[in-house]
Amino acid sequence: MEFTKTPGWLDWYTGPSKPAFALPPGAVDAHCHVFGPGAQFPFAPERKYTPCDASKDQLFALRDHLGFERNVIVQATCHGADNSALLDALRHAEGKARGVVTVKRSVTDQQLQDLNATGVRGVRFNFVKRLVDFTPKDELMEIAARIAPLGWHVVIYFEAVDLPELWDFFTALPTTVVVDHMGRPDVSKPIDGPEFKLFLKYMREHPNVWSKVSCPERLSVTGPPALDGQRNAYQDVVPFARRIVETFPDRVLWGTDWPHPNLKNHMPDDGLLVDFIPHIAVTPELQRKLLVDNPARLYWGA
Ligand code: 0GY
Repeated sequence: MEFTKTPGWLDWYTGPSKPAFALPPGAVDAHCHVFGPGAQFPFAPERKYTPCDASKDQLFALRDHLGFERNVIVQATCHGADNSALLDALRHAEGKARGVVTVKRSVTDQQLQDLNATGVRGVRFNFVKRLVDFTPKDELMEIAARIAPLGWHVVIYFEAVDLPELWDFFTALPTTVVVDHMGRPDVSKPIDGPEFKLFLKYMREHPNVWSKVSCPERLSVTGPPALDGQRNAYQDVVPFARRIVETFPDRVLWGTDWPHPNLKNHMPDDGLLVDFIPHIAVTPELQRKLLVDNPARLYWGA
């Protein structure tokens, strides 16, 4: 099938720089996607956007170029609940990838077992209104209860302003819960303001809640540096991510978010994104927990 990319959306960056920051041995890119290729793995009819292709081989090449050892591939909404592209990537990753899928209530126990055997360790619930149609919470809670015995977790994606409304549901989830991109704080607001305080309270009061301290390029208002050789991009995001890393060092993950869906202003250089890490995890110990120990525990049971 032929697909036409949503107009105005940027393609992923083909010539990423080599990061100056040397990733520790065993580092995991714990948030990335594969898109199609559409001709082989068609995008879902209910999708809100059509991306450009981003294949498993391109993802694995990026992994090696940046110095990561493993990936966690997360189902993107453009593939709906058809996880074929992701599962194909897991099958060809030689044990170096785990997956987080999207499933419907109709998924059978046998299918869940098969997904587990292929390397899936979680399901994703998406509440970002521009990306998905509403799914009733009782359906999601039923899915969460069914995946809990497998030792899987739930990944949630939402905007900071929606946390109060989602609070009761989120705090009732029976599994480990991993929040994408710090719950998308508005970094132009004060770090000690009510919105981010509520997110910190969510993590503090619920030891089952983890956060990906990822996607500075989506959250930043100041943006990337000018092309002047500086490698200090996205500085306005630093205090937010650093606060989470230092307060909850054993419950944080990091990922590139390659191939960066839905970006219109600028496409990040993934090498530069890796160089963001030492700004938010400032000691070797924090870096090791963020990049190695925490993902190894959550996804490889190590
Ligand atoms: C991300 C962020 C986005 C998209 C998706 O599944 C998706 O389509 O997650 C976004 O547009 O903010 O984590 O990839």
